[in-house]
Amino acid sequence: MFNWFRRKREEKEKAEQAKITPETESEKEIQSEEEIAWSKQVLAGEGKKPEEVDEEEITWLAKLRRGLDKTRRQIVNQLKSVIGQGPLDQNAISQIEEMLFSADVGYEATEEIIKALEARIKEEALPTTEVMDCLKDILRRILDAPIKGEFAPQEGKLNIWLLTGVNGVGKTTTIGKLAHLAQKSGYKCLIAAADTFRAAAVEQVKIWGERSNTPVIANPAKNADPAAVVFDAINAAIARQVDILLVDTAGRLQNKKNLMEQLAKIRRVIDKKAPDAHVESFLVLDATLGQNGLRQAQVFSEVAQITGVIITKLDGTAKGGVAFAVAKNLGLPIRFVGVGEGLEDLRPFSSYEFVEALLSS
Ligand SMILES: Nc1nc2c(ncn2[C@@H]2O[C@H](COP(=O)(O)OP(=O)(O)OP(=O)(O)O)[C@@H](O)[C@H]2O)c(=O)[nH]1
Ligand SMILES: [Mg+2]
Repeated sequence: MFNWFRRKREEKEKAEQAKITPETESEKEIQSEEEIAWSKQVLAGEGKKPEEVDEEEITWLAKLRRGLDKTRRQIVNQLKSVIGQGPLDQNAISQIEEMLFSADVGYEATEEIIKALEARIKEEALPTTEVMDCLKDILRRILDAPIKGEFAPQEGKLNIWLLTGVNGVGKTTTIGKLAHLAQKSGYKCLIAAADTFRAAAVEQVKIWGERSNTPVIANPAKNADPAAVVFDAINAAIARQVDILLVDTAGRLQNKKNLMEQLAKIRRVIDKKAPDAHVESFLVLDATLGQNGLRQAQVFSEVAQITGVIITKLDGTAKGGVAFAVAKNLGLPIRFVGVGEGLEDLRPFSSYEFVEALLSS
């Protein structure tokens, strides 16, 4: 799962050690014995040999599990009490249905989960010990359905990653985290400061550029044309032989129509100026908004040719179930998840890790 961000790791490791920022240092958290044991178990479940597992992965899994704490408490405690009542019957299934709703799983995904559970129960009387495994299977299937093959930056060409989404969802923060993750894997990155609507936005993305040691292309003029910034950034990316160009966009303009037009214009510049580039258009979704965020997302997906979703702020919300609604309702693959405000708090998405973290006891 983590293979792409491991690329060229050894060559880069020493350089990275030297570059480590104070923020990264201070973000290091202490894991409990129990968290370490659980993380190792999940990694083994993914087919990792003990010698392949490193501290970073253990730290991440512990963070993911902590991040999903509130959602898990909502789901697991209730689930345990339902399962503890004996073999699953219709009443128990109704209770599971309610519990999924309250975790913002959404109507369609909930219906699919319940139907699959009912089908299994019809096939065979499910012992209580197997209910959890069966549920995990069903949940993973929903998350995996839109994922076609492995996700990684394409080699030997310019990758352009456009981050879109309503204001405040975490686009700029995610750009910083993505740049950090990609640079660590040996990919050369560049950031385009294409949110020119707010004066502070350019400054903010520059700070993330510094934190992640990534150059930022910006236009100092007030209200500069974001498409022109992207144009300049593509030129720079080609000249500097960059692997990934990360484009920060505005979340709010005078009105929605302007915002959509601006995104469409940026997209046209990319398609014209870099026709051979591999473009990923990510929709950034704030998990704390749950189902509301999803409705906002639909507007973006119409103009920005969205290819994947990044879910942020999974830490501190009980609405983590929205991941299932994303996969089911939007039919889009989740590519990254964010569980905090630090540089290291973002990772490529793994349905296996997500479901394990969500349903662990
Ligand atoms: N807890 C938590 N906070 C996050 C996460 N990602 C982003 N944030 C916070 O969310 C707030 C908004 O983040 P930004 O990156 O500025 O959001 P944006 O989408 O760029 O916002 P606009 O530029 O206004 O459209 C900041 O305070 C971030 O620190 C996350 O994964 N977890
Ligand atoms: Mg921003």
